[in-house]
Amino acid sequence: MSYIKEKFKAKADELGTEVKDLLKNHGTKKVDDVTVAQVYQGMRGITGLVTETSLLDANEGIRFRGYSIPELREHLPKAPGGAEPLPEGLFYLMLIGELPTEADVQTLSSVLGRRSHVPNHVFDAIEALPISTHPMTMFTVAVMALQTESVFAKAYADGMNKKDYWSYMYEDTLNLIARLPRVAAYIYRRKYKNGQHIQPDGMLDWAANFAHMLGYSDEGFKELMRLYMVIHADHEGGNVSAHTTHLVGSALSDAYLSFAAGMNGLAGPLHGLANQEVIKWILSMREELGGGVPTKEQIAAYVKKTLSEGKVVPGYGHAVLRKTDPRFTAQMEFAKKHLPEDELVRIVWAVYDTVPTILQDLGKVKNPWPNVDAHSGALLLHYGLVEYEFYTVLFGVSRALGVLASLCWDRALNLSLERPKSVTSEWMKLFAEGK
Ligand code: NMX
Ligand code: MLT
Repeated sequence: MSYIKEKFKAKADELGTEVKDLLKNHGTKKVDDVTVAQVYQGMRGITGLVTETSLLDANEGIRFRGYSIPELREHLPKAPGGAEPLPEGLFYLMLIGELPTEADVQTLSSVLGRRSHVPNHVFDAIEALPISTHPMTMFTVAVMALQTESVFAKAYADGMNKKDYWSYMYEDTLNLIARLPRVAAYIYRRKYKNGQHIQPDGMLDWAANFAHMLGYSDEGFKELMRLYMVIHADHEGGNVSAHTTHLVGSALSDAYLSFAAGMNGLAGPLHGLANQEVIKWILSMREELGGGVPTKEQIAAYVKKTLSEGKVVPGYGHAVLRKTDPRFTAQMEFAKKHLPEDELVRIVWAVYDTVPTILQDLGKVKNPWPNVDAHSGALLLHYGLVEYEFYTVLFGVSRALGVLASLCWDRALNLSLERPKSVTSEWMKLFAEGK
């Protein structure tokens, strides 16, 4: 067994014992009360899940095992000559609960490199889809095709003992994370670059190799990919992609089945697809207004038009956050350092100066501030990745790090099948009337 796997097992055994004690001594303690409104309105604010990898504070934003994004950018190991954290390090942190050393990250990078082979039938499955297929559909089809490689599913079919679930889930997790950049890059090159594929470079770290296979050799783009893969990786357990992965996994579906399910949620416009919607919205605004950085008045008029058409302003608002998303701020800092004069970036910043007050004035939007998706497209476009329908796939590759680390914990802690109770509106009416 590798030392990282052994370390995970030791950590999981330790927490497993603590959770058993917690359940024995405090199992009947109430965590929350639930209102009728919460049941109808997306279960907002109900504490009903346990996720070890990260925790969201409504005002501060996400912390991964206690570390904020600025702290991660400071403390996680970097590539030689680089300034952004390596996503392998974040995966280690989420899985083990401790900051990795440079050596841990190097080990993980080479383990992922060794496991990255993608069987041909996965490429055949992608090729079987019309070229016009949305990249997120190609992505989930490819992940489903990869499911033939699940060691968890095979071990289960062979009668695996429940004590070993964690071990096979760990193997599936590493294999899947290792393969995703190759799969995603294949989709990109097939759809947008006439099928001229680029072979992996085993000397590069996970994110830089992904950038390389997409066809971007610029050091700035590699740095952006490292940052992008870190900040999109996890957002505690209740978001649609994490929750879906966890839910499907609770039926003992393997990592491929569970992750593909989560990705179908990420593909929705109120979740991960918002990153493509933001750039589409900004580009249409620029075109409609005749180019250049629009004035505050012009942006305000465009926002009001969007709202009057019964649409949301993409990239703004959040189900939990109540302040500017620190993932937006991290990207803003990256842009200030690397591309401060970029026109689209300046439009993103002008939108940031204008939109919050308008949304606030509506009186119903709980969070008028930008989320992670408000900034990412402008950065990607700057480096030449103009095909915005692909952006959610990038989000998905990153999200794998968090939701799959969580899935390892789910199986290690032997979490139960998720099956909350539902009621009908008839039941709710009677309940409300006290009957
Ligand atoms: N533009 C216009 N209206 C909005 C926005 C927005 N950006 N955000 C919220 N509202 C509306 C919302 O539609 C609802 O209206 P109604 O009562 O008429 O149905 C009202 O404000 C209250 O919604 P909230 O309670 O503030 O938000 P909720 O928790 O329901 O939804 C989002 C959160 C993220 C779905 C919502 O803010 C939104 O649709 N934002 C735009 C899409 C987006 O950027 N999604 C990406 C989220 C991050 N991610 O990557 O997943
Ligand atoms: C996420 O990263 O998953 C989004 O911000 C959505 C969420 O947290 O609900």
